[in-house]
Amino acid sequence: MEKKVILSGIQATGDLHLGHYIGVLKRFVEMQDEFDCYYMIANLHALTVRRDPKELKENVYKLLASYIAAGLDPDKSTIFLQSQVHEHAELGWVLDCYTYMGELSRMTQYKDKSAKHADNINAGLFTYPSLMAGDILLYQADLVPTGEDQKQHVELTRDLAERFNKLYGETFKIPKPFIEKVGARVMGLQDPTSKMSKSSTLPNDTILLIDTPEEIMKKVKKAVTDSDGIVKYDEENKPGISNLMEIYGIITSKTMDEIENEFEGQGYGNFKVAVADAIIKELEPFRNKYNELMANPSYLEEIYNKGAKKASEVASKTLKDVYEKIGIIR
Ligand code: AQP
Repeated sequence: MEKKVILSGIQATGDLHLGHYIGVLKRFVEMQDEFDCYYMIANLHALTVRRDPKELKENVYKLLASYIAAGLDPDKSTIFLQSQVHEHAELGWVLDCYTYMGELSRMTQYKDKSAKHADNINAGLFTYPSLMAGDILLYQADLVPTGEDQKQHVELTRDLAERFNKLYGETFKIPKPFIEKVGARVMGLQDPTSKMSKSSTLPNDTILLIDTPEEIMKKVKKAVTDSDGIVKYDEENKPGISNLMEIYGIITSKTMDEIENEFEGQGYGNFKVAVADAIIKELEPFRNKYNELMANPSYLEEIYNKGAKKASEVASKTLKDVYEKIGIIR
């Protein structure tokens, strides 16, 4: 039986954090054996916010090193750079022409990001979901593993694929979002009502995967909780503790009930140290491997060049079919 196809990616916009690791990276690794996986380094998407060109290039290496350090195997998965497969930009443009302004203006991420970057609400920020739809549809993906915040974009992708198929006949497979119940939205440590994010301006809000053990311990100890001193899962009334419980639960494979029993009657001090220790232990091999890989850029280049070749073979077939159907001569 043919393996199902997975496509996902992360924007090349800086150091990854625990939200990326728990929300998607760990899952990417788990899926490698069972699925035909395409994991993209989304550097074209990164342009929606003004970036330093040198940093944008460096971020590609950082992200690729993070993929490999987390356990992605370039011999099992196709790991590639979005900008090296020109079909992404081309299909993105085609899909722009099949996406309605009303659909794009309903996207929560667009609303959030345009509020955050009020001085640069560019057209790319608005049409980002059409480019993302192209990323997914080029590979005829069955499943798209993402965090909760990307669900709306995958749903739009489904609508676009259905719309296109209806107009021109079967062209795209209709993908499904693949979102875990726990860990799909890791929250900030200082503001547990907002997702942990690279661009958080609150100090100690975000745990980076390359943070030292001391930094991780400090950040977790400072995490905002509440004053009732009971380790109990209650997202609505105890968002800080519930977030730490989810993080701890995913890393140690313990259920929320088990964690409640483990820390019953102990207050938050012991619990926070246990959470920090678990994160430190989980990330130690990652950090060592990451540093090793970052010292070997030519190995990383080899990986992305090989990935681009494989990705292009699939992407070019889909785009050829699309162009033929809509009457574009190449
Ligand atoms: N906090 C999170 N919890 C769970 N999943 C998360 N993801 C991101 N943050 C969390 C998931 O990671 C994938 C890649 O996301 P991206 O490339 O779109 O990065 P992002 O969401 O832009 O990351 P940030 O940190 O939120 O960046 P800024 O601050 O620049 O907006 C996606 O599947 C996402 O769901």
